[in-house]
Amino acid sequence: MFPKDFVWGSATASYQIEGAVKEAGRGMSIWDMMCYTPGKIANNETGDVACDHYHRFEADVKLMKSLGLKAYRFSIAWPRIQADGKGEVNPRGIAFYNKLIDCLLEHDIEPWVTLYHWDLPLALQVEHDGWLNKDIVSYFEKYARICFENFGDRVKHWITLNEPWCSAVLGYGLGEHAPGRVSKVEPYLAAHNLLLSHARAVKVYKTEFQDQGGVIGITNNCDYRYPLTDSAQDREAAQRSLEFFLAWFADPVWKGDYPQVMREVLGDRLPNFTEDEKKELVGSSDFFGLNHYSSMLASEPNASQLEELNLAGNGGMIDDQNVHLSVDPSWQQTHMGWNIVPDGCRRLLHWIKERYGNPIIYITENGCACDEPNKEIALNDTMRADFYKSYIKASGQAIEEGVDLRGYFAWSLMDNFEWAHGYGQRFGMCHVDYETQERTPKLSANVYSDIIAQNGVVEKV
Ligand code: GBH
Repeated sequence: MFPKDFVWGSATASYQIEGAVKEAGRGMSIWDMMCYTPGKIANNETGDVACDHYHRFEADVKLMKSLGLKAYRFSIAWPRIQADGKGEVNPRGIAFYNKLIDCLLEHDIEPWVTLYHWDLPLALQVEHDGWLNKDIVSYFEKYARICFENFGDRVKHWITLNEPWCSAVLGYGLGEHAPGRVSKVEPYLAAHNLLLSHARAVKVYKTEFQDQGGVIGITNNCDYRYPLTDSAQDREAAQRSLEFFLAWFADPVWKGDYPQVMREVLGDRLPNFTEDEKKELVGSSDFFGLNHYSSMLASEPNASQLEELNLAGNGGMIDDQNVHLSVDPSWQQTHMGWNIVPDGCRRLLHWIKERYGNPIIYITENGCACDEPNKEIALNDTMRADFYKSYIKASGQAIEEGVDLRGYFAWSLMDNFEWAHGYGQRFGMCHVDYETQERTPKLSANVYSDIIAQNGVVEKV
């Protein structure tokens, strides 16, 4: 069912686990700023200490080894490499990631490295408007080059950006993520510069570091949308919703431009690519990185639903699409309120296969938060164990049906700082006691470990 060399891994991100935010020359990021702004994060929690992974990475790698992980996806904190995002290289930042990478390789765990998982150097936001300013493209290019130069002899799998949809929509549209801006225009601008930055980093890798022999791509997030009914209108609504969600970022990379429907609806709010930029974008991903968590029902809004959309004050990101979203009452939900629908994962994989010509796909994140008020309950996380089993089973079915899926990374190795939700939402397969920093594998970690050992054979769901 799963190919022999299928990549089984888990994923984390720098700001969510590292802590040590003021150590070894690290500069401030937009997420430090967000967390220090009262009222932005649940309980005003911060990533100041998080899982203290910066000091505990060796034990964490041993933990990964004990679970049998073949690969580990982590991100590099840009402000550790360049404190202000554009100046001097910080040798102590380089040293930290060198040690982490070497430790992984010593344990036969393949490093999958994300260059940007949301911790933008604060100076780039304050002095240059962050992702809103095209200057970011050349800053990101330089940062990426530093990473390839220093780590590319050992890192063979690169991901430029994690979920640019979140950076653009949650960061510049809805104000839920750093830098906390609310706008109907800025998300499209930020997305544009994120895409151009991705393409530029890939160009650098392909032209200057080809002899390193690695691959590079982008990771997008998408949750599936089922049509509420079989009517043509609802089917179009579901399709439109997926295009505004995933094709917004994937079409430029696979086809060279934004989806037509976005052009029609957004007019001038959607920036244009020059012919040269289109050329740089097309084919700029060796694989299709997908983060997937959930599904919803989509339908053509009726008059009162339309009014609701317009009144929602949601930065215009959802009313632009003119889609009403709802939930099937039979669906079980996670602690985040996200629906558990493994078949949606299978369908989304097919949607990607059809639209983008059967690309190599990696699921670079999939997982769930459970209600875990204490350690005892956390360790018996049957819901998460079932979640992994059912999504892995659905992924295996997609492979049998012809989808070229080559790997799966569970989010996350351990409980960590869940952005605006702080520490209240636990996604880990290992429990973290934030008082003692002790890690304990939950039931789901053992289940995942067994699945890996049997290369994807899921016992029973
Ligand atoms: C990821 O983002 C992040 O990469 C990671 O850092 C984070 O910790 C992890 O997920 C968990 O949150 O009901 O169908 O509308 C997740 C992006 C976008 C996924 C919104 C769920 C809503 C589900 N999320 N989506 S739906």
